[in-house]
Amino acid sequence: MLTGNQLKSYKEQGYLLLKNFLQKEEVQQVLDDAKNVFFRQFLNKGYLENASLSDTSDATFNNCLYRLFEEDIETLSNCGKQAQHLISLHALSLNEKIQKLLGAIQMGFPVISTRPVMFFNHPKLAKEKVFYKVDAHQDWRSMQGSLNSAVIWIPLIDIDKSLGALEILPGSHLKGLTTDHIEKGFGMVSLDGIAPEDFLSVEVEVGDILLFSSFLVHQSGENVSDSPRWSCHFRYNDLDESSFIARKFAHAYIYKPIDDLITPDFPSKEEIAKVFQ
Ligand SMILES: O=C(O)CCC(=O)C(=O)O
Repeated sequence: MLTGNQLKSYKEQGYLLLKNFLQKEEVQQVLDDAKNVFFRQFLNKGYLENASLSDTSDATFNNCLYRLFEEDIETLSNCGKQAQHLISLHALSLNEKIQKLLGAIQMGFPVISTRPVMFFNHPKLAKEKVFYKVDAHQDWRSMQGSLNSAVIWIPLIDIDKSLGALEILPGSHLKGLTTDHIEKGFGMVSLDGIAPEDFLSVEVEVGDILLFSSFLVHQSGENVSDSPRWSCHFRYNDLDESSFIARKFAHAYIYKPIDDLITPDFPSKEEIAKVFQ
């Protein structure tokens, strides 16, 4: 799965860019499914008529997305939430090659750390900067899992610098945990002593994956294009890692319904009967 040199490089640099690692079709399916979540609401709201996603240009789709953000952020946000629950997204996080790769970086008993995450970043889709551009941080702070925990960052479209390619600080994992505060769940790292040119902008194409240690310092690039930057991110822990066992498998995330988001007085008995007719 990995050559000796690749493993050595992963340990020294804290990351590996693996070109053409995944079948493009499998990645494309995740993007299509995600777009189809929004697309149903574009039709529902009359932004588009009798259209199918495959007949809709990227420019039209993006315009509808930006319009939805301006006109109905609740629907946009709920579509974003549903996109986190796509079967194709979760299936990709369990891809056999990915599982083998985790073994190849010497994880003895890999588990999913946090649920798969999908991003569709663009300044026109965010009320706060952190929702489209995350400054330098380390994922371990919020994961607080095994010390060999890893992140796999997957582009759902070809992503160059203009789309805000992820920027990483090679070798920074070996400096350990350097986060100084937490912002919206991200363990932020001060840029004191780090020059902007120390960051490496990782341009990627569909099928590529970027594997990195959860201690590697990274940040979003600036998306100056007209398109959202679609990507998904998977995080894995190793239940065999001794400090994790000693720390009782500490986990900082909770997952539960929020009372205020529960729709009251729905559905009626008649509405249910219709479904089961
Ligand atoms: O994709 C990005 O721009 C940043 C995402 C990220 O760093 C994360 O989810 O930890």
